[in-house]
Amino acid sequence: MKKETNLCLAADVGTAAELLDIADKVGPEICMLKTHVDILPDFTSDFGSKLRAIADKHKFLIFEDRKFADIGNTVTMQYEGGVFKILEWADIINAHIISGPGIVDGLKLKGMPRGKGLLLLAEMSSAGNLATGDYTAAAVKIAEAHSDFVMGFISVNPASWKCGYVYPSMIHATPGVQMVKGGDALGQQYNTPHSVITERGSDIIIVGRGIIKAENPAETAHEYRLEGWKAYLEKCSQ
Ligand code: 5IU
Repeated sequence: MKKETNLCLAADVGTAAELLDIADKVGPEICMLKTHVDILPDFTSDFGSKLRAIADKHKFLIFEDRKFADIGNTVTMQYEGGVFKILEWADIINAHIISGPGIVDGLKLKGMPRGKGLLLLAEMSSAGNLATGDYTAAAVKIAEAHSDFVMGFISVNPASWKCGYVYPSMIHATPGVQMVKGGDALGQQYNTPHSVITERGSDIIIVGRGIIKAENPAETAHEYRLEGWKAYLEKCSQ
């Protein structure tokens, strides 16, 4: 095994310059780096190639957390076009299923020929969100029908799903992770790496402020990496 990590960094920093800097520093610890490209005031058209070079150097995937939500035809244009040209540089994107399976068809049309992957939002980490029960089950159904392009889910507690957890070929990536259970002032809810991986049955921990607000993000990322990987090995041996 080349890189023993199931840590994804949610790089919600203030500028593209900071993002590229933290990507290079934390890169050795992560399997994936999650971006919100529309929060970067200094975004320029070479952002994608610069981030790609860092991703290739440290061997991690780039996940743009765009949360596409429109009809199939519109998302093809949002994925490929505009200022950000996400299709050019992101390995992985995600989508809501609120608009129905046509959104997956649209994204697949552009992404599949280029070897990209899609995560469906089956659950969310924020308090009071509506992605529960039948909605989660519908996400699983759509994923099954498009398993050539859908690589997995954003999930919070896949171990509790009646059906979803029995599809081991799908990756579960979970946001809302910090070393201590808790939340923020705006509805975010945190669980620990150990709980997310072993009890809740996820594969990848997505950590933002737990790392980027730390005094030494690289060191802190290393700690999350160890916690996440230890829990992953524990889950695999269960
Ligand atoms: N994120 C969530 N919850 C979700 C989804 C995405 O927190 O259900 I879908 C994103 C938002 C942010 C990151 O970019 O994951 C979590 O950041 P913090 O670890 O700083 O809360």
